[in-house]
Amino acid sequence: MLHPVLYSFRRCPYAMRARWTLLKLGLLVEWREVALRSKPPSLMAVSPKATVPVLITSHGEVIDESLAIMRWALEQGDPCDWRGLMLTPQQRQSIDALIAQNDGSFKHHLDRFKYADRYPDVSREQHQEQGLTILRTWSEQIEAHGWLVTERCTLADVALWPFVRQWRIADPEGFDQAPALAPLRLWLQRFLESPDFERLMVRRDPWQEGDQPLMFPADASAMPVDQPLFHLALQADWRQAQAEGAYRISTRGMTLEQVGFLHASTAAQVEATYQRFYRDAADVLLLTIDPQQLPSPLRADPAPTGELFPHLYGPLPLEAVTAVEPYPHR
Ligand SMILES: N[C@@H](CCC(=O)N[C@@H](CS)C(=O)NCC(=O)O)C(=O)O
Repeated sequence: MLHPVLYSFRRCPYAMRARWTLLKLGLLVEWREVALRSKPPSLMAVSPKATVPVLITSHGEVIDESLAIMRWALEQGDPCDWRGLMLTPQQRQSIDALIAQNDGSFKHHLDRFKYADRYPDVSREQHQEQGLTILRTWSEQIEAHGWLVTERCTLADVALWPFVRQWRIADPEGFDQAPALAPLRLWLQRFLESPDFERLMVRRDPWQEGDQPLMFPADASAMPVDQPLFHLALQADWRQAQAEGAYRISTRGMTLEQVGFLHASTAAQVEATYQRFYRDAADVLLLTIDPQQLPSPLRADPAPTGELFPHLYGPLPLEAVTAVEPYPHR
C-alpha cells in the first residue's frame, strides 16, 4: 500500500499538531524530516510556499496547511469526537474561535516575545503582557471545563498545546510561577507527560532524496489485511453492540472513547491476551474480524513490553465480524 508522505520539522508547533493528530488517529505516513535551511526541492515542487507540515495523500493530493492536514486525518476516523460533532453548535464555534485566536493574535505575540531580537522595533514586554492575557483566558476556560471547550479533549486543545509549550520554553519561570496559569500548566502537562509525547518527538536526520523510507510513528507498522484479526469481548458488550449497530469497547472495562482505539490480537496473541485480561470473566467471546471491512485506520503499535498489537482507531462495524464463538473453545 502507498502511504501518505509527510514533510515535517520536529520542533515546529504546526508540524507537531499535525503529527499529534496522525499519531492519535492511527495513521501511518512516510516521514520526511526537513531542515528548514535547506529544504528538499521535492517539497518546494509540490508546495512553493514550502512551509511545514505538508502532507501528500495516497491519491497525490497536496495539503500544505497544518489545520487542513488535521481535518483530513479526522475524515479518516474521529474516535474521540475531536471535531465536536456531538457537542453543541456554540461549542463547535468555540473550537474554531480558539484556533483562530491561537493562529492569529497569540502566535503574533508569541513570536514578538520569543524572538524579540528579530523584532527590534516592538516592545517585548507589551507582547508578553498581551500573550499572557490570552493564556489567562485559556487557563480560566480549562478551570471551568477540564479542557478548553468541554470536559474532554477537542481539536482546540490539540491545535493549541504546541504553541503554549513554546511560550513556556520562552519563559519557563514566568509560566511555571504565575498562579493564574495553574490550570493551563496541568493541561499542558497532560500532553508532555503522555507516553505519546516521546513518539511525537523522535529525532531523525533530515530526509534526502533516495533515502530508505522511514515511517511516522517510527515504532508503528502497517497490519497485513489478508489475515484475520481477533478481539475478545464480553457477551453483554457484544449484545449491546448488536443493539447499537457497532462495537465500541476498547478492552475489558474501557470504551473506544476513553482509549482512542480498539485493542485487537493476531491469531498468535489471542491466548496470552485471554490469560492476561479475561481469565476470570464468564461468557467471553472471540470475535473474528476481516480487516478488509474496516473503515477506520488500523495500525500495529507497541505495547509497553515492545510487542506490536493491532489497534483499530474507530468503532468495529458488525459486518466486519465474520465469526463469533465462545472462548476458550469448548
Ligand atoms: N500556516 C502554516 C504555517 C506553517 C509554518 O509557518 N511552518 C514554519 C515552521 S514552524 C515553516 O515552515 N517556516 C518556513 C521557513 O522557516 O522557511 C500551517 O499551519 O501549516
